[in-house]
Amino acid sequence: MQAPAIGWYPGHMARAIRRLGEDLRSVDTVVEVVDARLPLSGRNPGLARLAARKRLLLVLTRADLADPNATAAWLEYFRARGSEALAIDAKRTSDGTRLRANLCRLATQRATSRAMVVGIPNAGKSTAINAIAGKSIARAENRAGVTRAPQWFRIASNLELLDTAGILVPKIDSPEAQWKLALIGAVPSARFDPEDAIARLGLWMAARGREDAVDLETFSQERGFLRRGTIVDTHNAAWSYIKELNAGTFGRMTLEEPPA
Ligand SMILES: Nc1nc2c(ncn2[C@@H]2O[C@H](COP(=O)(O)OP(=O)(O)OP(=O)(O)O)[C@@H](O)[C@H]2O)c(=O)[nH]1
Ligand SMILES: [Mg+2]
Repeated sequence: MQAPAIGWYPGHMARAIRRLGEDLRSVDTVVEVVDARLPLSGRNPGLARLAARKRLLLVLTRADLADPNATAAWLEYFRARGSEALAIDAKRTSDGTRLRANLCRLATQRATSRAMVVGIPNAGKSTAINAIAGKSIARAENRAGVTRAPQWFRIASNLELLDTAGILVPKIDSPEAQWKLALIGAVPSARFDPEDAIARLGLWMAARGREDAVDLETFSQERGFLRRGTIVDTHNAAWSYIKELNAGTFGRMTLEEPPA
C-alpha cells in the first residue's frame, strides 16, 4: 500500500502552495486544523516553515472521536513545545464559541484580525469555520477535496477567516501513517485498499491488547455483508466499518501517542 506524499489533490500542487504563501501575507493568524486522533502524522511538516512569522493556533478537531486522555496528553505535548493548542468537537456549539473567543482575543488588539484556516484534506477546516461562525456558511462533507478554492468569511466586524483547500497533504513516511491517514478520511477512497487498512488496524489494536480488535470476517458476517447469499463481502464491509469508525460507533480511539 504505497502512495506518493504529494499528488492526490487534483490540480496543480505547486501553484496551490504558492497561492497559499501569497494568502499568508494578508493574515496575522494561522489556524491549523488537525484530527485529534492523529495529531502528528495528520500534520503537514512544511506548514511550520510557511507560517513561521504568524501566530499559530493548533486546533485538534474531532475530539469527540478521540480518547480524552490521549487528547489531554497531546495538548500538553504541544503546549510544552510553545504551541497554542486547543481541542474541539466542531459539532458542539460551546466548542465553537470557545474557539471564536480565542481568535477574538487577538482581534481586540487590532482593528480586524484575519486568520487562515489550513490543514490536510478532510481535517475539518470548513466545519471548524462553521463552528466559529455558529452557523453553516462553508461547505463541509466527509470526503477529501470538498473545498476547492480559498474563500473569505466575515465572522464578526473584527474577525475574518479564510477557508482553504486541503492542499497541504500529510507526509506519508511509513505504511503505518498511510493506513491511519486513510482511516481518518485524509486519503481519497480510490487511493487505498479498505480491507488492508482494516486488517492493519485489527493487528494494531490486538498488539495493544484490545479485546475489541476488529476482525473483518466476523464483522462482515455479523452485519450480513454477503454476496449471492453466502460469500462474505469483506470489501463492502470494510467501507462500512470505516464509516462507522468515523461516526463513533465503536467508541473513542486515538491512533498515535505523543513521542516520549
Ligand atoms: N465527529 C466530528 N466530525 C467532524 C468534526 N469536525 C469535522 N467533522 C466532520 O469531518 C468531515 C469533513 O469536514 P470538512 O469541514 O468538510 O473538512 P475540510 O478540512 O474542510 O475538508 P476539505 O475541504 O475537503 O479539505 C465532515 O463530515 C464533518 O462533519 C468534529 O469535531 N467531530
Ligand atoms: Mg473544506
